[in-house]
Amino acid sequence: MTVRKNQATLTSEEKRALTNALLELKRTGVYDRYVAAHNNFLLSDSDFGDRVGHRSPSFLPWHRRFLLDFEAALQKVDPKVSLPYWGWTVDRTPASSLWAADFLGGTNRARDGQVLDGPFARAGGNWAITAGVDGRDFLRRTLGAGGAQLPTKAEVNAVLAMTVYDTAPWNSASDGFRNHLEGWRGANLHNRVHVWVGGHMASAASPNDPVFWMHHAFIDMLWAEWQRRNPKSGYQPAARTPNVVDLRDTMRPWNDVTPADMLDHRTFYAFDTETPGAKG
Ligand code: CU1
Ligand code: CU1
Repeated sequence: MTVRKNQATLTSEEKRALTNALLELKRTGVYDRYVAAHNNFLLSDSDFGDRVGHRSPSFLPWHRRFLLDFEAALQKVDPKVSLPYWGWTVDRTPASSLWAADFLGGTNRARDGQVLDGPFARAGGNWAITAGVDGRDFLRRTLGAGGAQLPTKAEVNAVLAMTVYDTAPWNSASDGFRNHLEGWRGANLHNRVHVWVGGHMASAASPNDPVFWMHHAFIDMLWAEWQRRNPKSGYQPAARTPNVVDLRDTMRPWNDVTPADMLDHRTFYAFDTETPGAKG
């Protein structure tokens, strides 16, 4: 069984294994297929039209399955690797070990946000950006630019306390847990983290930055924590609803996956510990 660990607890050897597997998927072209797929879904999801990956109830099951597929691709390269989660309620500054040169690298250039150190720096020649971009081929970030702050434990706990999964109109205007976690309402959790990292993470092609997977592994963990706290509150909508994926609807691009299939993460993996920031 796959165990997903807190990125802050990975050993040097585990960090190296993960970054090597990421580089190998990039080299073979597999990685950029995930970037392109995410880009296409994000650009086509809209508040009043068909929406699957974002601005909709299936935001959480869609990304859970997207991460599972990607994790399986990593494990084909190295069976010991799993997707770590980034507990940004705790590891909340650009000085965090997450951004050190032995892991994801940081942001070193004010002028254009180019990442200059670590395995994904342009100088290494192993991480050319090709999908969903503007001609600049290097990974970009603007960590915490303009004094932006990552969401706090208190903000996370307030969202985990919401008892309804989602509500009509099932988009970025909805009340409920999903939309507050996604970030279109309230304190803004998920979206704000994309913006805090900046550069590619603030674009539709956000998986160009490998931190995408660790951010979403944490969002996924928060969904599991919410389910644990609200065992009687299920995925909604349960009945057919125009433009959105109900509980037993098929989720594109897969032809055999429904939200119902994704509800219990324990079918697929375990977490190494309790949710960072879910207490206190
Ligand atoms: Cu996404
Ligand atoms: Cu995201």
